[in-house]
Amino acid sequence: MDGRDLVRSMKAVGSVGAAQRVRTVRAAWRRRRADAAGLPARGAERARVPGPVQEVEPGPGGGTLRFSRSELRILVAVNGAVFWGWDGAEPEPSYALAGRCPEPDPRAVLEPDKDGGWRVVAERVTVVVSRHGAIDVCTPGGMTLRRDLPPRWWEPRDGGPARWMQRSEVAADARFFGLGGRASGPRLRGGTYRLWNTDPRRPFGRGDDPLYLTMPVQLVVADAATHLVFHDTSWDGTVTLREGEEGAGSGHDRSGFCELRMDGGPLRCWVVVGTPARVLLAWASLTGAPALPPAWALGHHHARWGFGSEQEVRRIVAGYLEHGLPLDALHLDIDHFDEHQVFTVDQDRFPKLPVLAEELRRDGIRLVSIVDPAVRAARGNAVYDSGVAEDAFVRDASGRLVEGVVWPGESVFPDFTHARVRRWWGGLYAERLAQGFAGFWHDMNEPASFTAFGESTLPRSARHDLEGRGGDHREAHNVYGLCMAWAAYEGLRELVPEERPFVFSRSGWAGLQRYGGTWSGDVATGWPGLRASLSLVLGLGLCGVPYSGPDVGGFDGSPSPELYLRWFQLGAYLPLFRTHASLRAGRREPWEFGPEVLEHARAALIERRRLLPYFVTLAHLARRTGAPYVRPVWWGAPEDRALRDCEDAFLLGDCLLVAPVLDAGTDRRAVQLPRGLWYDTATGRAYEGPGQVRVDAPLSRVPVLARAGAVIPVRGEDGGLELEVWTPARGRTGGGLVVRDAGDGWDEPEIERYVARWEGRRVVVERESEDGVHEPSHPVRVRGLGGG
Ligand code: NBV
Repeated sequence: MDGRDLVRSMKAVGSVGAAQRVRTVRAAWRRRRADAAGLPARGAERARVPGPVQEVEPGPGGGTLRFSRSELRILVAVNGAVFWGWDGAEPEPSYALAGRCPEPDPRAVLEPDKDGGWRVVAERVTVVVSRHGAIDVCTPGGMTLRRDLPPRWWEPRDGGPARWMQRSEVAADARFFGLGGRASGPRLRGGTYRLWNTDPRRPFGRGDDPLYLTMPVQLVVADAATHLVFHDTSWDGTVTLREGEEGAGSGHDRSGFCELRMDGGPLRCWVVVGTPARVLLAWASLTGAPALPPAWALGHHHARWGFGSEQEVRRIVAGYLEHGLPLDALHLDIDHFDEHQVFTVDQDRFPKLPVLAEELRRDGIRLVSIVDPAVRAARGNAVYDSGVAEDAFVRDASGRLVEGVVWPGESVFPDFTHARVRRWWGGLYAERLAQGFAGFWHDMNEPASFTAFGESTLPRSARHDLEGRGGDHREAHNVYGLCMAWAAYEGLRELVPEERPFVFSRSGWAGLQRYGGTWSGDVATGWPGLRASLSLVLGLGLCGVPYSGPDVGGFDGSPSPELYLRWFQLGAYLPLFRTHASLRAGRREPWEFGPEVLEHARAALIERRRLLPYFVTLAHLARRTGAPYVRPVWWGAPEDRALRDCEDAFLLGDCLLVAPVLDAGTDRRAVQLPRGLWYDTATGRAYEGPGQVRVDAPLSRVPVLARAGAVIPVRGEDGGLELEVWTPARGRTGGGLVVRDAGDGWDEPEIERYVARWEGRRVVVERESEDGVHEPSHPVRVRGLGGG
């Protein structure tokens, strides 16, 4: 951006500045008044527990148990997932499931257990219900994985939603992960985590909680098994976790503990037990397969708030070309809108956007547009006018439009929980497509609405359709971003049926993966922010959202060249690889940090491009199996406790282990290896796991280790596909999967399966298919032979 552009952009925000401050004060009062009038004050409450069981009624997959003050529905589904719901809660309706409730397992039957309790025995899990309503989820071998104690409700005497509380115990050795995108993870230490999607309104660091994308999904990893637990309610709440302690063989273990407190909503839960891979597979079958990004979205993206003008965009693109840096997508932020209004273009700064888009496309660069949900409340604004005609915007309890304040000033908010509104909104992407945009970046959809005091979101009393059931923002808030992504995804499917939609969204909830991915949001520039970036991606992957990545370099300020480079090197191995920063931040182009950083960033970009076929394969596998591309190192060996506690490295698919540099001044680091033989891909040196090794981590690269036997699809120098094969350990075999696609579209490519084995002193690679074993049709390059 040149000086003039910067001044213009600052003015755009600044001029909104003074007036905007006044608006946010008004908006805060409005919000407070709306809630005072629209939400009943919480009066006296009555506490309730289920009481003793009185009768049972067997039903499909389990049955119903009637307690003196509540009833419990238990269902084991065909995929082995266990559902329980109190007080008449059924699996549906649910925004997470979106109509996918699996069939009950006909072999799972309710039968009497000891001490007046009942149990359901299924193939992969046994559920035991005590006579007072404690629910134990056990392995088929009888080990208890979690015990949910009888819940407690507080019911307002004059009606309204009951608050509830559920305490659970897990094994003393268990570790907690998940709860959506958390800056402090991936291992969630003892503490209280809030379930309320929140724009922290400043760049966040390790301690900030909650963030933009929360979800009541926990992955609990213990010696006995891994399980996922999902409390299917979108209301505000908290999860308090405490890791257990083992009494060093004294028999005095202290269990791990979890307490969920919710302000309302059904008390219902899904539990899935198994290996991490099985659990994520079942989770994807419950909540939907991750959308497949187009291949270009697996390349490198460059974004910035404040590109300011077409000239500036051209300058950045030229910089990439000149410096020999691959670039696949360029993102335009709110400053390309006309006065920050969504679905418009500032014609002075971007007079010929479709032409620019077309030219960039010829160079293989796609344009991605930010999309904010808030619509300026002004007649003459076409989106506002058509939304009003459509009755699309959220209203308050007395029927007035809810007005908030966002970038375009006084704004209204589409009610994405209404199918008709989603259709209308989805249709608006036609304007973006006509401008030449190929992908969409949803922002501010927690939803954020600026207020001088109180919460920066819509009033809790604001009304929502909630698929015709009707309700208020207390229930709709956490699914707002999810439903916005749904609207965009469906709209794009209709508008461009032959292409895979590319949508990523700052906020969301369980099930977001069906429509797209997410990103870190405004992660603070600094080494802690770099660490938080990895936590977020790992945690979200374990909640079923495999496509995400941070703002490389951090959102604010100016990273040191070293920090920028280390962030860049981490980003190169994450699904969304995007440099981005705020209007007020320093530069983020790789050539702005000196020749050394430029050279190493180029190497990272080139390596990313080389690995693109592997990323495409991982995207397909994520869609088919729910397994995230980026996995904690314990993924294949959750029983290895040292791995369970390792938070500074990750597996990229089955084949690679990436050990990013997360601290300043590092040129060597410790890496915790899973079992087996691993090669340092830079030196070829072999290391035997399990255990900790120290490897070189010079500024030029971060350590990446390949699993012995791995077959990795990479892009050869001629652009064709090659198989990179890492020599199996002596006497062992290896293998790998390859999924090739045309880069976009809906064809179902087959999964190619390769095996690598020793034949005398040679390593041979063969393709296995139904009709036998064949020579691979791609060139093969064997590496690591002789361990060097
Ligand atoms: O649209 C401006 C920014 C955007 O660059 C960023 O990525 C989002 O997370 N947006 C937030 C709104 C303003 C943040 C201060």
